[in-house]
Amino acid sequence: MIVYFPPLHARHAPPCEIFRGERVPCFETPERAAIVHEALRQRGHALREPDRDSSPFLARVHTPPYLAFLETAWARWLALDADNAGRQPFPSVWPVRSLRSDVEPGNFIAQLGLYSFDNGTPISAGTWLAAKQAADAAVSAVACLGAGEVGVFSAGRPPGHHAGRDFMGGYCFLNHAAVAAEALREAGCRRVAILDVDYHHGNGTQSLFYDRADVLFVSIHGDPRSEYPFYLGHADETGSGAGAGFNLNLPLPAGSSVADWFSALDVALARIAGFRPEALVVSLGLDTYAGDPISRFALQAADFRQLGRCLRRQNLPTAFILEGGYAVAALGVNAAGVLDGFEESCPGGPA
Ligand code: OKP
Ligand code: ZN
Repeated sequence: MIVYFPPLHARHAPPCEIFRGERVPCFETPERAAIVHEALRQRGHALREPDRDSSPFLARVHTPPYLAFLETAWARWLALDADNAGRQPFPSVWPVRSLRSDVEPGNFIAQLGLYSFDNGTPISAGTWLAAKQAADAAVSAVACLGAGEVGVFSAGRPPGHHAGRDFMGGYCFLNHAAVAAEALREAGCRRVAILDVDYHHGNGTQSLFYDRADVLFVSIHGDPRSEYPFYLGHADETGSGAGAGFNLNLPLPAGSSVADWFSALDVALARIAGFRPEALVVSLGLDTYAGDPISRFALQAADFRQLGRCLRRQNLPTAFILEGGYAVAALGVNAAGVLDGFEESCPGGPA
């Protein structure tokens, strides 16, 4: 399979995040991508650097002030204090409910609160470069589908599915799956389905397409009553306006079995087939793995291969976009498993 690997991912390397009130090393690290790339390279997949500019699609997905904030954030942080190079900017105030989010404050930390929904999305010097090149990889991948490839993988980081029109969160800054969907629409696909299999609900992606009937969003994830991102991802969120009926959430309790997960996948794939999409974007989180340190599903390596087979049987041009997955040592095998399962299966064939 053609794999787009954006080398600038390594420039996004914040040292720590806050977890249970303590400073801990980031879960979302450059090693994650490195191990995926190495595993895919060893198996003979064709690794390429991004060859498209995502800017026109980023402008459709995100607001101009948010993009401007992200692109200049690190320089503005440094401008506050020369010693900030060794520190992490950290939001401290958020405009919830009765507070106004329609006036951008001049204060940098206040802007950080305006443009984020959690305190777990650290920015480092190369964050913009990394996120932008991951978006470029997503657009490059989609271009391959237009050129006749059946499956293609965009293996960038940081992930993207929690990022919304004007906010970051959950380690995500730019929504690469949404960018891929927009690029597919632009390329002439009338209906695009997004299947999000990350353990965490893709709140950003859902919110971006919630009122649209041309992009179906389907997600299988840990129930937000107990799992991050907590405030979106319930089963009763089915879309609004023209998008009514074009959003499907399949939350499962933390600790659900592999059998229950694949039953939810059946439901997801049936809905997608009923939508008759012309292309499929898969937000491929690998944190459904049993060994994931921050998630509570139970998939094993062989199950990722099975996921790949199930997806190939949909007979759709499919763009895989890497999202989460924090059991670093297993990420390569699990990512490769999805691609291998996809390539060894046949459209419409047996599982
Ligand atoms: C991103 B993706 C808080 C730790 C919790 C949230 C998890 C983000 C998951 N400091 N972080 O969907 O894999
Ligand atoms: Zn996740």
